[in-house]
Amino acid sequence: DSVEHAAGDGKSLYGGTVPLETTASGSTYQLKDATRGGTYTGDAANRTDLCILAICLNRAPATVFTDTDNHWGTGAATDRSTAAVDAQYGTDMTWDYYEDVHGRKGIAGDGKGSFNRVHYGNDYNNAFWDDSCFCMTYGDGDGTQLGPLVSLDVAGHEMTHGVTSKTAALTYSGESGGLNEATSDVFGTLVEFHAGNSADPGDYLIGEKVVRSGFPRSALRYMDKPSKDGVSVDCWSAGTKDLDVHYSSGVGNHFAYLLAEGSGARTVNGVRYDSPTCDGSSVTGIGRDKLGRIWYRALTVYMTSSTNYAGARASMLSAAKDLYGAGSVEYGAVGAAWKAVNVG
Ligand code: ASN
Ligand code: ZN
Ligand code: CA
Repeated sequence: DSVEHAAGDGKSLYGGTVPLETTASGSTYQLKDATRGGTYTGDAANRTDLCILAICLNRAPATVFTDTDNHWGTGAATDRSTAAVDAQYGTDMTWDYYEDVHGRKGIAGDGKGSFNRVHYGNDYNNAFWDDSCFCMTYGDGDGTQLGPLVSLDVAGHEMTHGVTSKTAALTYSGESGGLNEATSDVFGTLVEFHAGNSADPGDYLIGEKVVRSGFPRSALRYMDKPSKDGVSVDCWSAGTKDLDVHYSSGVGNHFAYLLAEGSGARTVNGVRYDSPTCDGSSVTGIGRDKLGRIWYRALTVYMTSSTNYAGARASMLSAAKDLYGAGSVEYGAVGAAWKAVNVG
C-alpha cells in the first residue's frame, strides 16, 4: 500500500475540534505526522510495563491509533481516540511553538519527532517525559481529582523537560531542579498562549483543564502567586533548595509572571491575577514574547546542569544583554523581576 500525508481533524477533550496531519496507509489513517518529524500517538492499553521473562521495563508498547475516515475522536473521554487527539495536538502545538518562535525543530532540535502513549495504567494521575524513549506518557487521571492529563500546558510542560535535558540539562534536585520545573511551567504556558485555542486559551495557571471537582483547587499551580497552591513558594530564601522541585519552582514561575505582566492586579484572557512582589517593589512587565526569548536564550546558551536561582538571574541578564543591549528596558526589567522574588 502507498503511504502518504493526509489532512484530518479530531474532536479533542479540552481544545474543541483541532486539525491533525495524519498518514494515509492503504484504506486506513494513522495518527502520525510526517510534517512534524513523524511524531505519533499510540495506545498503552492501560498497561504500564513491558515484561520480557523476568525483566520489566516501564515501557508498555504504544499501538499507533488508526481511523477509517480521518475524523478522530468524539470529544468524550469514553472514546479511546479522544485523549489521543489531545496528546497529538499538544505535541503539534509544542513543536510549532519551538519552531515558530525559537527556530528549534523538535525537542532535540534535530527535526525528529517524539511519540506519545495515552491510557497508561489505571487512574494514573500524572504524565511524564522519558529521555530514554524520547516519548511522552499520559495517564487518564482517577476521574475524581484529575481527568486525562492531556492538556496543552501539561503537554508543553512535559516535552520541555526533553528540551531542558538536551540543553542546560538542569539537575532535577535542589535549586537547579526547581529551575528545571519552572522552565517547564513557563514554556508549557507559552505553548498554551501560542496555540491560541479558544476552548483552552492561554493563562498563567498550570493544569486548569485537568483538575476535576474532587481536586481542592482550580489548577495544579499558579504562576502569579505560586503560594496559592498551599505548598509552593513565591520568594527565594536559603531554604528554597530543600523543597520538592515542584514547589521551589514557584520562585522561577513568579519571576516569569512578573517579567511578562508586571506586579499588581491584571486581567489576561478573562482571568484575574494579582502578583505582589517579595520586597514591596513594583515591576513593569515586558510581555510574554520577550520573556520567552530571554528564558530560551538563557537556557540554551548560558545555563548549565548546576545553575541555581542566582545563576538563572546571571544567565538571563546575559541573554537580555545579547538580545536587547545592556542599557535596555528589557535588561532592567530582568534585574527588577529577579529582585522582586528576592534573587540578587
Ligand atoms: N509530571 C511530573 C513533572 O513533569 C513528572 C515528574 O515528576 N517528573 O514534573
Ligand atoms: Zn515537570
Ligand atoms: Ca494553563
